[in-house]
Amino acid sequence: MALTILATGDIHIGKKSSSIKRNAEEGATKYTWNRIIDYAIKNSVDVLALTGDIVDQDNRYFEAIGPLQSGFERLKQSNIAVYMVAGNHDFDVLTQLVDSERYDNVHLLGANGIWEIKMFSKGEEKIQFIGWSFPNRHVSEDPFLKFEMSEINPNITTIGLLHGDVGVADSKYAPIEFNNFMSHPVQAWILGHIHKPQILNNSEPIVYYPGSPHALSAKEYGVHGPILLTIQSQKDIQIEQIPLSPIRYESISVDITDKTDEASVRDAVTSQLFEDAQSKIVELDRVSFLIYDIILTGQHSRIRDLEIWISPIVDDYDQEIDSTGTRIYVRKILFDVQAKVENMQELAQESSPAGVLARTIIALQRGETTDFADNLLKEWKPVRDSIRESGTYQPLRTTERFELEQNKESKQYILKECNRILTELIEQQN
Ligand SMILES: [Mn+2]
Repeated sequence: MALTILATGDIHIGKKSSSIKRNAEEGATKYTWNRIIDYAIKNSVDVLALTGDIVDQDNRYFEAIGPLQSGFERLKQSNIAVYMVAGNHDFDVLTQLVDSERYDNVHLLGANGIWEIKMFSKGEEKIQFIGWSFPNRHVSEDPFLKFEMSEINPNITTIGLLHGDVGVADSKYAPIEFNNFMSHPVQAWILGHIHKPQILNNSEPIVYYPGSPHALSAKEYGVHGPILLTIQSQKDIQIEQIPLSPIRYESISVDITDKTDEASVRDAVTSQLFEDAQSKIVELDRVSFLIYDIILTGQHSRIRDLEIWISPIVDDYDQEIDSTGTRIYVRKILFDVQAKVENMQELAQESSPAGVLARTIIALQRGETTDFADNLLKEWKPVRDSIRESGTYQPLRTTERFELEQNKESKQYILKECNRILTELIEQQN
């Protein structure tokens, strides 16, 4: 008989998904926690494995204690064991919330940053869980430097649970060098910290970030949910993702070249939205809110009007897909639209304001720059820095790479504005 493990991490109980307009219960991550418990019980899994950041922060104690304890209680009634490690968000609170006397089915591994092994058995079958928990909010050392696990029985299936940042050597959240996964008798490493699901290694050993089971922000696009491991033997472990997130984020590009009036722009956007949602319909069973970013592309001669025509979609659009219970919203419109100008090269020779804009557009598109763009960037930098130092953006990031990213972002913004203003100038002249 196979053993089954439902595995997930980064639930962040206490948090809500961004950009949910209605105050819907599905927006809160505890909703998905309850779904995970329901799924585990209904499908009689043997173990629920949790890879840290189950609770958003230690100040979420009161918010987390109810859902967590009732979940543990229900799992106990159904004879389902829980094995887990703590992450950087719940290094403190998870140990407080796990009352081992009340829930003898719940096991925290590797408290205080000391690797630990625990055996799960069901009849004749056994699994070893090994794991390491965050001892503090920040850990700048690879947890494998302190790995000592002489007790691993190489003849028993071994599952590793770990929270950390694979391949990011200067991370403050447990930097892990990938090769470390290869040198131990472990068949599957299930990881936490990264919210986007990622398979780092397919087999021998499996190395897998299940990602957050509940999509929290637009960066976490695509299907989200826990993973189900079916263990036939040490050599035969199947993994499948179970889409349980009630929220899904997506983005689409819509080319608005030739859509010259309001009606045709609206129609292009709404019909493509609906088409894209339709194409995903088999994956939307448990999705209540499908939230889009729309990127407008192409060339247009009235970019300012375009913005006026399409912006209300963010507040007003609320469409159900064919009475499936899934609603489509739009979170944001992004403009990647070029000014439609017949004689851009000629215009760029002029000394007029339109000429300056045309020259700057051509230069920025080529990855070059002009005095006009450079002066804007120069004036911009102190404003940007003061915003960053105002405390909203903590912790401060001042690395060179970050500066470069910021510069690139600023240039993209200047390019976008030059395109918009150029079409306005030309419109006025006509
Ligand atoms: Mn984390």
